[in-house]
Amino acid sequence: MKIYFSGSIRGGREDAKLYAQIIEELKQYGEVLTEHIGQMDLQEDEITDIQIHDQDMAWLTASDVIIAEVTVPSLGVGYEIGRGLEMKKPIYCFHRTEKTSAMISGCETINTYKYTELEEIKVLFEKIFKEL
Ligand code: 6IA
Repeated sequence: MKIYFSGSIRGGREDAKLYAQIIEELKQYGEVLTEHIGQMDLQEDEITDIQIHDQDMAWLTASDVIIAEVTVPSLGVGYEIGRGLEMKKPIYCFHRTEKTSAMISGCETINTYKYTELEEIKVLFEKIFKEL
């Protein structure tokens, strides 16, 4: 199972530690293609935006499922969700805010979950990956 985890980078890194915890949890269900999203010391200088985009699109294409933490609004995360939808990938979005974008929660083919604690995500992952 190849898992594409999507989380904010230039949109804001305040949830980076949480992304790392989610990625650790996801690893028991398969290969997380985007482990760098949880890195606390991201060095963006060595790679161009074109390389970032093309590598991520290749990983998105190769993935079996997309898991996105959408609490911190991010253009890149929204873009990946949209491209993943086009590719007919199963998509699961998680947010801690009361509401997320209507373009995510209002899309019937995206599974959206509101949660408070990481523990809730763990339980949801068990259910989701059993059904995939
Ligand atoms: O608009 P944002 O930057 O917040 O978009 C975040 C999303 O775009 C993430 O889910 C990533 O998949 C993708 N993304 C944005 N920047 C990068 C990136 N930067 N590397 C990989 N994916 C990215 C370079 C960091 C690297 C040198 C470790």
